[in-house]
Formats: sequence, structure tokens, C-alpha cells
Amino acid sequence: MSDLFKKWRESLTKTRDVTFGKVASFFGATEIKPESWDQLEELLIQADIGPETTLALIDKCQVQVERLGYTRTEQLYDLLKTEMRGLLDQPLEPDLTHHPTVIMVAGVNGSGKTTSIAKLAARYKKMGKNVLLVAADTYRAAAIDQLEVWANRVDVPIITSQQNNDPGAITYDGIKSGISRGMDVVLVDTAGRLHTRYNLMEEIKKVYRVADKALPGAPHHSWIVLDTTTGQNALQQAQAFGKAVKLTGAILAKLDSSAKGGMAFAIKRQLGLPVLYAGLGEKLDDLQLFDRDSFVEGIFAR
Ligand SMILES: Nc1nc2c(ncn2[C@@H]2O[C@H](COP(=O)(O)OP(=O)(O)O)[C@@H](O)[C@H]2O)c(=O)[nH]1
Ligand SMILES: [Mg+2]
Repeated sequence: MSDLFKKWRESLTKTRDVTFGKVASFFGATEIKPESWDQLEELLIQADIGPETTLALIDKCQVQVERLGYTRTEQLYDLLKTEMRGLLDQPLEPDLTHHPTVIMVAGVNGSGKTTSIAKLAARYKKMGKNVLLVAADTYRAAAIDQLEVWANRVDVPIITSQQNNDPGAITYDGIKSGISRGMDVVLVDTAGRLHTRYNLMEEIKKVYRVADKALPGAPHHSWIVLDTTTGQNALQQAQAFGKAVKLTGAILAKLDSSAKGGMAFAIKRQLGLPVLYAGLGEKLDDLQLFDRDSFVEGIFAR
């Protein structure tokens, strides 16, 4: 077993123990009966896959079971895993060839934005990139301090301002500074906001417009950080953000402390967003490119 897969498996312990372990134990030397489908449906919904995605999965499996003439639930197990893998992405490292490549990171308060940015900074620095952090979360002084602490730890420069300064202005300055200092990657930490607050959602639109003014085409990537411990709720947040600004990917934070990792299966289908990275812990090197094989094996592995 590779170290990386071990890491995934370990991080998915809660999701496996609380939900997918039950799904796994449904399968065995038993016959597929009409009521088996209802049972499976209930288990998958309980596993936070969401009703819509669950029904789509069940439909696909039913078609295949018919076609292949399967009669036992253990035969259905592999089918289900294959269909589940098909709902997920196997992303490559995102394109970082713009100079600088501007990445905006959004999400609700506490979802894991700042921590994920620190991990991304460490990751890109390790790849040899010059990384600049921009603290555009100007609502809370603590948020600026928190990013500064991370910048010191990762040893990358940071652009900050006073609390309550205009987040658009700091984003503009940050990107301009990234250009003049010849940075490869500029990571912008935006203020956490409730997706239901109209004014704040208008403000984030403005921050995006300002980024494009500072560097036409920016942001090149716009990622939403989703707290996987909130399960299906996180999808509604992403939908609201997606209406305000153009998102290009999702980061799943806190998979290691969530029992609701099943929400990952609904993201591409329902939001049309690839899952790019997963937070598998609180340490700097705990952010990994999303890996669908490790994910599916990890949630079921006994
Ligand atoms: N276990 C775990 N904790 C995380 C992960 N990502 C973030 N956190 C924790 O979640 C909390 C909120 O994170 P923060 O980055 O401040 O969220 P923000 O408000 O969106 O910027 C902090 O205590 C982080 O340590 C993760 O992948 N795993
Ligand atoms: Mg933050």
C-alpha cells in the first residue's frame, strides 16, 4: 500500500466508519431482490451523496445489472464503485503558467479558506514557484494576522492592509505588486461570507472585477473551499457563490474530520465543478490533488 493511499484511507476513517461501512456491508453473497434497490438507495442517501445523485447512481447500476445478468449483491458492489468513480474527477495540477497566475479563493466563514491557501502556497513553493499571498479578508483583524502567521511559516511574502480597508483595493494592490515583483502565483484570501447575504455577495463580484482591471484575464482560477463536515449543505453554498462569480473548481477541506465525505459525489454532477484538491489534515502538506481511486477505495476499504 502506498504512503499516499494510506494517508487517504486514514483521512477517510470517519466517512468510512459512520456511513460507507454500512454501504459496504450491504454487499455479499445475497441475492439482488426488488427491495435491495430501496435499501441501497437509503444507504447512499444517508451517506450524504444526495437524493438526485443517488437516484442517478441506482439507475445506472440497474441498467448494468440487467445487461450483465448479475444476480448477487457482491457483483453489484464493483459496478457501484465503478459508477461512483465516474462521478469524480482525476485532476492534474492546475495551469500556473500565467505570470502571475492569480487564484481567488472563496467560501463561507470557517470553511478552511485561509488554511487551504497556506497549504497551496507551500505546495506551489515546493514546485519552485514564487508565491505571493494577498490578505483581502479585511473584515476581521484576526483573519489578516492568521494569514501573516502562515506566510511566515511557509516563508512567502504577503500583502496586507488595515482592518476594514476595501477588499477590492487590497486585491488590486496585491495583483499589481505580484506583477511588479515578477511573482508566479498570487493567492487571494477573500473574506468569508454567508452565501445568503446580498451585499457581501455583491462585494465579492466587485473584487473579481477589480482583479480583472489589475490584470486582464485575472483571476485565472477561482476556487471555492467547501467544508465537508457540512455535507450536502456545502453544495447550496457553492451554488450561491457560483451565481455571483465564475468558479472553476472546488477544494474539499476537512475530509479527515468529516463523516460526510459522500458529498463529493454530487459536486461535479450538480455544480459542474471539478474537485481539485482535498484537505486531509491540518498540516501544511495535508493538501493533496484529489484522487478518485484513493477516495472510492478509501471510503470502502475494510
Ligand atoms: N482537520 C482539518 N482541519 C482543517 C482543514 N482545513 C481547515 N481546517 C481547520 O478549520 C478551521 C477554519 O479554517 P480557516 O482556514 O481559518 O477557515 P476560513 O475562515 O475559511 O479562512 C481551522 O481551525 C483549520 O485548522 C483540514 O483539511 N483538516
Ligand atoms: Mg480565513
